[in-house]
Amino acid sequence: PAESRACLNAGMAVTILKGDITHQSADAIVNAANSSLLGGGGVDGAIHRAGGGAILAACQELRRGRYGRGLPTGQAVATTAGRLDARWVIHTVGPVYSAEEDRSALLASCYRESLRVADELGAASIAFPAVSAGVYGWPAESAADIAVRTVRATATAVGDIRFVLFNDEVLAAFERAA
Ligand code: AR6
Repeated sequence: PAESRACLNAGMAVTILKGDITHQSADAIVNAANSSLLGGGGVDGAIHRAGGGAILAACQELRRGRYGRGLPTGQAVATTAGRLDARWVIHTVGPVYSAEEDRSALLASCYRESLRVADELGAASIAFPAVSAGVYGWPAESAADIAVRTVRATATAVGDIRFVLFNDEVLAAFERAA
């Protein structure tokens, strides 16, 4: 896959890659989930398919416990990564894009909260998809800008941060943003 080293500051390396996030080997893989945590299409469907039933079982457990009403938009929570080559999946819920209302703070929160959870777990590496840039309709340029700006501005011990982009349009937007 195409790769470009985008940023290297204070021990944090931010890498932009093209590919399928389920093929990444990283401590944590981030899922662009929905509030139900019970799966869906896009990257969510791919992660559940590749990771196997252990991820869904852990999500169902969260729904029976702490997240009985679902995971709120902008928050993040970790589960097992099942069969994926990762230790954890960090599920986050991006906002649905709106042209009328600025929901950028919620999208930024997804990246910040995912890194906070990763720090709690002691993850050294994390792979992010382009949260909200698919089914949720966020324009690629803006999604990329918010993603790159937010991780760079977040204090974290996660040294290896990757954005794994599935299509050329989103990949190009992230490369420009970086
Ligand atoms: N690896 C990396 N990126 C991927 C992959 C993959 N295997 N598959 C898709 N993408 P989306 P959202 C890209 O729709 O917009 C689900 O149904 C995709 O091309 O997965 O946050 C959830 O359950 C796009 O650039 O997530 C929610 O209901 C990016 O991942 C809803 O979709 C995000 O697209 C969430 O929508």
